[in-house]
Amino acid sequence: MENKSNEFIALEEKYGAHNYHPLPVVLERGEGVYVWDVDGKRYFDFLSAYSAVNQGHCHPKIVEALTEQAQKLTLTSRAFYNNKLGVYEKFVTEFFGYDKVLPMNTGAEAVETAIKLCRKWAYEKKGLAENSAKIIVCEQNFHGRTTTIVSFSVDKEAYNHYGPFTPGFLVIPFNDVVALQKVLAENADIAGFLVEPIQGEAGARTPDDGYLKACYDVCKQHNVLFIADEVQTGIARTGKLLACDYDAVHPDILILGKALSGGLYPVSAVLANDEIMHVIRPGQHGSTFGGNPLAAAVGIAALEIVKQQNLAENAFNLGVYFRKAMSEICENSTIASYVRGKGLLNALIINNQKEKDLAWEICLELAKNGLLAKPTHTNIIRFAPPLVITQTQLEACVEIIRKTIHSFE
Ligand code: IF1
Repeated sequence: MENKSNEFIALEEKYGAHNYHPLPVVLERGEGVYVWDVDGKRYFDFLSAYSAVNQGHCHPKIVEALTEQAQKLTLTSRAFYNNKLGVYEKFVTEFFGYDKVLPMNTGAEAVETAIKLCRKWAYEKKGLAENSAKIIVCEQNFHGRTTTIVSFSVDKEAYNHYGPFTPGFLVIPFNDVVALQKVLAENADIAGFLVEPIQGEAGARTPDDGYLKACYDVCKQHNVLFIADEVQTGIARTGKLLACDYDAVHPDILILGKALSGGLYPVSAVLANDEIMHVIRPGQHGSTFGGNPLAAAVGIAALEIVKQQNLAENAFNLGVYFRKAMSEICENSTIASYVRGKGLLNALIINNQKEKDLAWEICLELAKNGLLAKPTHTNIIRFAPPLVITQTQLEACVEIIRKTIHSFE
């Protein structure tokens, strides 16, 4: 069969902005843990659209919810009520244990919403002077790509030539509660601490056990909001419903996205209790698509699957097996250094001293061998399959990874 991929790649090259450098694979179908390219080749998807497809590609129950609602009512704006939003809001707030939810669409929109909510709470409840509120973030953070969010990025590729930047953010090292204590002791105008429980884009950087709890406690001592960005780590990805669950931390503000819809529709959410959420009153925040009936129907279906198919338990157990298997590969490799992560959010660190683009070359070879993964930060390969993967499928993937790594030794 002729290679049809090149035609589609040429179209994107000619007519699309060049804001990505994709692997040369053109996909046309997805089902469960598999995707197929236009030439009919099947792959294991080990990226899951950056953990948006935890429930597996085109999950039939979410497809059914989407198509059924799509034939009734998709969008009314929030100028009117609809018969799906309240039902979803009750479902999702009870699912995660909060009084209220503010529904948005993308992860970055939810992060921006959380920043506005935190600042408004600081002025109206904590009593900070107008425009003085600071939010603490961590080095190597990734929270999205709006101009305010890249204002507190430390990755030059993310912020360069996008100034002037939004003020009001302080950057501290990740996994360092002493650094947080110091900033809180030295600054009275702190409104919140925004953190990824595991830093995804940084390559599944996993903090010490107890780090999140220690940060939460320090925030409480200083009347500062603990804001967890679980856009990538949430929805069972790390082996618990939320990565914060490992430390039994209940964030003051919880940010969700990606797999909140199983990858079938942009659905994000900000959850908080009334004393925080009530600072936003009618006309003070919103979006055209936020909380639309289609998103509500998809969100309920996507979350029901998380419980019905025990995705967190599966991710936890298979994650233990996967990291053990990866560690064995590293023990017998000069190029695979070590693996880190929790549940099925893992990353393999590659020793690319001999060849800078080694991780990219490995991913190209993995694709040839039927597994899709992509590097982050040149020498880290992120491995994050859909959480519906079985032990047998994962064993097959480990063999593909083992064979591929070995071919570079
Ligand atoms: C890209 C990264 C991952 C996120 C966290 C908020 C957002 C994201 C923790 C914003 C989004 C995506 C964005 C996508 C690639 C991917 C990514 F490599 F960029 F950093 F996953 F690690 N908080 N992450 O991970 O959500 O607005 O995208 O819905 O920009 O290339 P979004």
